[in-house]
Amino acid sequence: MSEADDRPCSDFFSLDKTREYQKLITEAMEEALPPEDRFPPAIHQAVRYSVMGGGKRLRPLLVLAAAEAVGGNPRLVLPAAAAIEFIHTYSLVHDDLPAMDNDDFRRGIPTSHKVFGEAIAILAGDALLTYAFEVLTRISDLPGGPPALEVIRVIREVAQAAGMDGMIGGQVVDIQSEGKQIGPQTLDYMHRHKTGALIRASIRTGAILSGADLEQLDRLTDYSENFGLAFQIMDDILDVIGDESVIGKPVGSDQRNQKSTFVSQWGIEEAKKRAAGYSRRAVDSLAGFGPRGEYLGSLARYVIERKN
Ligand code: GRG
Repeated sequence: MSEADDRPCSDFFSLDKTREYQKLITEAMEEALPPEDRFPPAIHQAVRYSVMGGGKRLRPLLVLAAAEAVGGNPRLVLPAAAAIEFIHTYSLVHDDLPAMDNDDFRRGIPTSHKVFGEAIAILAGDALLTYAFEVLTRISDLPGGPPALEVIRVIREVAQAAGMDGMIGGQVVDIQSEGKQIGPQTLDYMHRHKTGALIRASIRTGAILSGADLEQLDRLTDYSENFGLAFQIMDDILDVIGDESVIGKPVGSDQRNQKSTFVSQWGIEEAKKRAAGYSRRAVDSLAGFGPRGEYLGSLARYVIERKN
């Protein structure tokens, strides 16, 4: 039995493979970013502060795991993994701004606008979003890397996930729903777009760049949608019963901001049951990938046990 199989999933972050992949991802991001002392230093310092300021690196891990599931070389998708983490980091920096959630802490450290001021934090988010696409185009420079056509497909995929029909659409619905009771369909739209879209794009990106066929891509898309919902339900649960010192930011923010969540809709116990159901369905959609899909399987099991 492989390492991914026989360890409890709460150990996901101590798996040798997770450690190795996180190291590769950090190196890829480090290599991609301009040095901190490049002119004008304020922007490069702010960008590095948020990118290197912790985080689980879940989306880049999904990129690498999807590449592995379809028999690709995870090292050849590292620039895409780094680019997607840049986009995720931009979304966190902007989400924390006074005009959005107005949060003082993220990943256990003061938020970008608290350290660098609001203007630089806005620009750091903008810089990360645009730079991500520059980094994505570099994938076709890698010897033995994916062909340019696949890279263009992925650029479209990631742009859609980050844009108006993806993360931005979800965030708009989130903001406009504050203080209101929203129905299950609106809540579903909000989460599939705000959080789910980039998770889906991460998995599809790893798979497309590694030459997945249509059937593999369909199954992984199914995996990604179930994974995204399990992840978001757990996020809502952790905002109620999580440990602030583990999460790295204050809990209870959804209630304070009068947000509708899966927990406010179903209650904690039902939310936990549904998260477990989505995680199971994600694992089920890996049938047919054999041992290559085991790591994605352990990620889907981890997601409902996570504490941060
Ligand atoms: C474009 C401003 C803007 C927002 C888009 C994604 C998003 C909407 C906002 C991010 C804020 C947020 C707390 C979303 C809920 C789920 C989520 C993305 C949690 C954080 O992701 P993790 O747990 O974080 O992967 P780490 O720190 O581990 O990278």
